[in-house]
Amino acid sequence: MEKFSVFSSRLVEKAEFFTSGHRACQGCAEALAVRHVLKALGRDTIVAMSTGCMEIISSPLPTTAWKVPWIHVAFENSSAVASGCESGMKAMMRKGKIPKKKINFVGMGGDGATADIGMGQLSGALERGHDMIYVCYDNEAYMNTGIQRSSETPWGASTTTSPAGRKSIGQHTQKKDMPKIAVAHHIPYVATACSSFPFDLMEKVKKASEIEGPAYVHVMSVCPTGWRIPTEEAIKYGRLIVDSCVFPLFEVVNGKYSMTYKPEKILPVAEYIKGQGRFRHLTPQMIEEIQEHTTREYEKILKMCEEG
Ligand SMILES: Cc1ncc(C[n+]2csc(CCOP(=O)(O)OP(=O)(O)O)c2C)c(N)n1
Ligand code: SF4
Repeated sequence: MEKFSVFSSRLVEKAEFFTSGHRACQGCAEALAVRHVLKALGRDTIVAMSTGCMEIISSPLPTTAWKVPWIHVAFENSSAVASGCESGMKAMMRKGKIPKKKINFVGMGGDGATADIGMGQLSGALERGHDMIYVCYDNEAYMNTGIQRSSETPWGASTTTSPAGRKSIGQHTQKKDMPKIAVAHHIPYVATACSSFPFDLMEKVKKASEIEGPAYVHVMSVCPTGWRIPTEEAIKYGRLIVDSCVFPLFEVVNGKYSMTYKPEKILPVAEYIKGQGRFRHLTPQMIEEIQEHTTREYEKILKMCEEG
């Protein structure tokens, strides 16, 4: 750990572009992810952000936690606005109206904004080939409006709109595979990341900014409030979701898959599930089903990495 602090002070941007004093819940790993993403991108960044937790907690007038130009947009169109900024500013640079400069154009949204309501706009922006980055902060529900299920909510999770009870297991569909949907657009860069693995996350975001063309980064962002875990355990659960292979860390460069982190010892999914209030009702049989699904999906990704 001591070694790490020496390393991090040398390698990690010291400046903060998402500052303290915002109103996130204690232990929110989504806010931590935003902070890391901006450290990787630096000052010359313009962010368009959808309505959701990160927007609400960071911009209550007259204050702001953002130290980069930041545009709050409607729930569905951060990708459209970021791509518009890219086209507009590049045209002005071409015409000599503003100095030429490398700027990161970034669209950000939660899983609801990305996988559900902003899906069409995101697909359009990726397909048009803008030089922009889209970051999805996936906390596996619409947290800001009261823990409602999204298409990223995992099978078996109890939310306010997929409540577990005598007649329901909770969410009854599998999590939508957004990274693979992004890959299907044949864009140059797609990655998964998690704020419990900050160096991996920052490296990926940096790569996304250096590669020309659209990039998509899907960040697992543990939400203690919605997952019903103690506030001090967000980082632990981020590690558990990765080490149990429920959320593997990989990247896809020009269509080639590679694993960026392989757990030394793969943990049973039960380790990750136990302790989370949203999974409290699951029976051993249901947890076994989740284990089988996880193993199957992880093996598919490993195979794609082997095939390159
Ligand atoms: C078109 C539209 N529908 C619904 C809302 C209400 N709304 C605001 S934030 C939010 C939830 C956001 O969820 P998500 O994108 O997953 O981000 P999170 O809050 O979980 O970070 C909803 C439903 C809205 N602002 N606009
Ligand atoms: S509800 Fe969850 S994602 Fe939203 S601010 Fe609180 S901990 Fe963060």
